Amino acid sequence: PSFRLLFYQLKVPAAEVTVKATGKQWFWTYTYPDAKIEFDSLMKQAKDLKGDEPRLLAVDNTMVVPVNKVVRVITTGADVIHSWAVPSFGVKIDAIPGRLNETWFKAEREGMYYGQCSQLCGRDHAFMPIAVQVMNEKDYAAWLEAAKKKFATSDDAPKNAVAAVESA
Ligand SMILES: [Cu+2]
Repeated sequence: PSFRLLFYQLKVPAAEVTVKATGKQWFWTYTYPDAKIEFDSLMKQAKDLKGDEPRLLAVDNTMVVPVNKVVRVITTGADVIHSWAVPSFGVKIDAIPGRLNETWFKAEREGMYYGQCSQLCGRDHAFMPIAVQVMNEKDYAAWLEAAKKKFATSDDAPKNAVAAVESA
């Protein structure tokens, strides 16, 4: 049955949430194209850890997804090759500059899930963890609303800038 599973792993089902993970030296940037938000996710230093946050894995801004939804992850690299991997979801996909790779997962339980960059990428390779928080639908909706204010991308900025120049 493992051959069948390997086949289905590469068959991306209809996505309910899409997140783009861009690997950079040495952190991840997450983009939610549908919600027009984007933010950086940097490892927390040991002195900043709170409660039971794990060393080398906790980050300042976690990637957040809803439980029981198909999440499509598109990944690319901004500088060198990185790899986005979360063992609990069974996903590992290279983040290659100039290329968009995709994978998917569906988390069946709420909670925090951690992963690490899995392609040697320079000095701080060991210090660019992946943290995914799986929330129930209600909490996810609330997070999304707050994130839209906090992490709004300025998609319209170039257009507005052009309009401003033209009307001047
Ligand atoms: Cu890396």
